[in-house]
Amino acid sequence: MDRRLCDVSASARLAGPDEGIGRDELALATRNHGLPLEALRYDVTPPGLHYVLTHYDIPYVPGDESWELTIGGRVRRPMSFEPADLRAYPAVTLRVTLECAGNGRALLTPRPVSQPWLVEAVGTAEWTGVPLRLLLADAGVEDGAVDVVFTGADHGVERGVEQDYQRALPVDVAVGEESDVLVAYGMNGAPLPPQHGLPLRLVVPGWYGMAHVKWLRDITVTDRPFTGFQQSVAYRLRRHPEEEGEPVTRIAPRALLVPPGFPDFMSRARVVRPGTLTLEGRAWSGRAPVTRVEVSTDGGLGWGEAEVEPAGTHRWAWGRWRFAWAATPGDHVLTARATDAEGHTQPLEQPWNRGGFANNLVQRVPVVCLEPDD
Ligand SMILES: Nc1nc2c(c(=O)[nH]1)N[C@H]1C(S)=C(S)[C@@H](COP(=O)(O)O)O[C@H]1N2
Ligand SMILES: [Mo]
Repeated sequence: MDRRLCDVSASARLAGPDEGIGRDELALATRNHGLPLEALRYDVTPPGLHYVLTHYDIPYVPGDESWELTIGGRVRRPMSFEPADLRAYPAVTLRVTLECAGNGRALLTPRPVSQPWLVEAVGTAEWTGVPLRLLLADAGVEDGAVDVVFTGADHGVERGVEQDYQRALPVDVAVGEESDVLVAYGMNGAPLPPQHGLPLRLVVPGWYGMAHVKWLRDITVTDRPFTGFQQSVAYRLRRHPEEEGEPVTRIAPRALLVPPGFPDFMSRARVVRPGTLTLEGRAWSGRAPVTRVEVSTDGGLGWGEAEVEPAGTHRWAWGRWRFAWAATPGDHVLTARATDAEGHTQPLEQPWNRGGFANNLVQRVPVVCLEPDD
């Protein structure tokens, strides 16, 4: 499947010291959009406001009658489904916060040249589908299975390699007792929109976006580790191009603020009036529930405890937090930091790697507080 069109570098390019966002990054930024941060107010992101990231083209799927999902490789009974066949299985709906592994990338120094996310590559949806472990139980996974490889219908070239979009999960993540992985056909009670994977996609709760293969057309069980481009070349944490690197897997904790007050059109800087404001936001982690959010209103010198809404039944979705702030006239920098039940937290200095992956540097929100009579 992989075809090399030229030499492949293990890493993307880094921007030069004073290099601005280029046309190539702008072209990606106009196709792939983020969550407008004011939409953090919704528990479930309204249609069209969820972030979108697509490496190649969105496949044209006028109707799903001609779609076929195949299951093969190291299984006793290879299978093939039309999307409608999946409705014979019990339907499961899960509320899941999805975040791109490259979220925050454009804030890094030096900047990895790719989709230039600030911090808005996130969204929460209710995904409906069939638990993957039920499909694979029917297919009968053979002993010695190592990985499960998922192939999308989209096709392109990346750093010289022609490929279908493909990612794998270790077999225990795909079919383990605890596995919540879904083959989803619905989003927020409706069929998947084209940009989110119509007619079928994988949903891997707690994992960064790259694992959630859209336009899913094949599932293959393998007896050796999958080494496709998106597994072995991309989506690895490397500081130097020659390193093998660690794979990108689960979502690191992050807190974001609902932007307070109102924005300046060009700079997007926030403007508030003096007095007590309730700052609010969302926090999530794909490793363990968020147990603590701290807020700083002086750029990280002093911290206070935010009130964190208990995780409740939606284990894989973001939670809400609140913090009272007595705003005084002048310039301020607001910051929030999430910590999860396993003690993972957010760094105050950038955690840099060449892809800008899984970087959960705290958000900094500059705010101008007006004089009382302004
Ligand atoms: N087939 C396919 N699946 C894909 C991708 C893709 O380019 N092709 N992009 C991945 C990445 S990097 C992310 S972050 C998520 C984004 O999902 P969304 O667009 O539904 O928010 O889809 C993942 N699944
Ligand atoms: Mo992504």
